[in-house]
Order: sequence, then structure tokens, then C-alpha cells
Amino acid sequence: MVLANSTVVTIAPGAAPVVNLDWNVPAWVPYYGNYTLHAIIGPVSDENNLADNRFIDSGLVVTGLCDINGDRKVNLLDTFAIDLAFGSRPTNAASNGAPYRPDLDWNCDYTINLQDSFKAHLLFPTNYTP
Ligand SMILES: [Ca+2]
Ligand SMILES: [Ca+2]
Repeated sequence: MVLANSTVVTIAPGAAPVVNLDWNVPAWVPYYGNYTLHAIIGPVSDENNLADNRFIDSGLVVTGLCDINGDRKVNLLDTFAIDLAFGSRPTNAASNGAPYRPDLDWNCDYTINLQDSFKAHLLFPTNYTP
């Protein structure tokens, strides 16, 4: 089990913001692998619907920096994914229609831009070994 920090976030009713969390991973935990994410948000005052306060996603893949597809390599498939989404933002797709994806936004500035592309191209080619 790896615990992330708890973060206080103000969310407007019906909103779905992107929240970045830092993980504190003990050295004995394998860095790479498939993980299940459990997220729980406590009830707020006067909240009646608690059914959506728990989120579980078993498709979480942890891998190396800029390895978009989780194959433990940074290659053309990864740089292409970033370049395809170039210019996208959470509220606007790229000019070719590709949607914004937070996993492509390496500097977390909510835009797929040159900084993200440069990072992947700088790491190309990389093989992450387990
Ligand atoms: Ca890859
Ligand atoms: Ca970015």
C-alpha cells in the first residue's frame, strides 16, 4: 500500500477538476507495475448523496517518465502521442481534434506544449528496466 498525501481542494458542485498528488513510495515497493487507485472523499456538511464519494480504478500503470503507453520504453509511440495532442488543453482539443490528456502534460501546466514534447524527445530512446 502506498499512501498519497491528502489535499484540500475546493470543488464547485458538478465540477471535475484535475488534482495532482505526490506519492511517497517506500523503497521496498516496486516502482513499476499495475496498481489500483482508491480515492475517498469525506462527506461535506449537509451532503445527502454519498454514493459517489468513493472511486476505485484498477487500471493505473506506474512507469518511467514519458513512457505514455506503459511499455517501459520511451520511443516513437510515446513522442507521437504527445505531438498528436500538441496544443490541447482541458477545455480545448488540439487542432486535429486530439483531446487533452493529463498523462501527456509532463510539466502540469494544463497545456500539451513544447515543454512536454521536448521532455519526451530528450528521453528518446530510453528503456526502463524493472
Ligand atoms: Ca512507451
Ligand atoms: Ca505541458
